[in-house]
Amino acid sequence: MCTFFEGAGQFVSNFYSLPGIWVIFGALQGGKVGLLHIFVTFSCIFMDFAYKCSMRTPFPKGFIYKPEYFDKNGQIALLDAVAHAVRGDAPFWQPTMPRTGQPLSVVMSNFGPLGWVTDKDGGYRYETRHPKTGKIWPLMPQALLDIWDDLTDDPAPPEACLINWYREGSRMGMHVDLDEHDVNAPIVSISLGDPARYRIGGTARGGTTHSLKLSSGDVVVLTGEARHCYHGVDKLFYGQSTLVPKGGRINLTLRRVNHIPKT
Ligand SMILES: O=C(O)CCC(=O)C(=O)O
Repeated sequence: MCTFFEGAGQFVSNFYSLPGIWVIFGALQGGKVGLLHIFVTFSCIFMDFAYKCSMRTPFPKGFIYKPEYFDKNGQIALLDAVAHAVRGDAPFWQPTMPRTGQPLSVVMSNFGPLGWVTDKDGGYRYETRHPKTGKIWPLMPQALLDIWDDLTDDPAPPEACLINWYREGSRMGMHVDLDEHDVNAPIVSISLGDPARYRIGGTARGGTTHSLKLSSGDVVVLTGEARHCYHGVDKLFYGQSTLVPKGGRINLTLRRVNHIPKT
């Protein structure tokens, strides 16, 4: 439908809605406003309107959605890398909110030179070591470096990959990622396992939001204005996928933390 309106609408917008064309068209009918003339004119107006509607996206500028970016094998390979990391030096741990110490509903781990952590006393921050084992984070899998190169034009590689595991009932409140020194670098977010309802609003808290059901293998990139927009996950469709061995959804969020050093 959308493609039809895009094609036809573009044609209409480019040619038929030019006033001169339908004056000529009218003249060809002997200067009379014939039924055909009225029909063509209204069709043009409708097609032009439908075209403009089809071009409108409710998502902020810089929001990129890549459905099924990873095929089944790609998804399994990423989940294997996660399983390997969390069985070794970087087990999932239960992060807590700054000040209140309230546990987040997701459990977390990280890949890369830096890992995002949060706890009651230290708050939101990046650390080079796992808060429980004290070990450095596992290396970023090559597939994550590759997707960063493919989907962003950032010249430097991501420094952190947060691994969120959503279990039954887990969600993530609306927030903007602001703990990075470079808050303009893109964010790449990969969904694996159960689908989830992702929500994104504007740059201010509250106001209109739009949602999108993310399925396993889907990727979202936040660049430009979207990088500064509130977003979160308000529903997990628990049990709809068997891909994650212990159930639920794994989200991998790639970020740059530091500004690219000037050479
Ligand atoms: O799970 C998701 O899709 C979003 C994750 C997210 O927004 C975050 O980790 O900051």
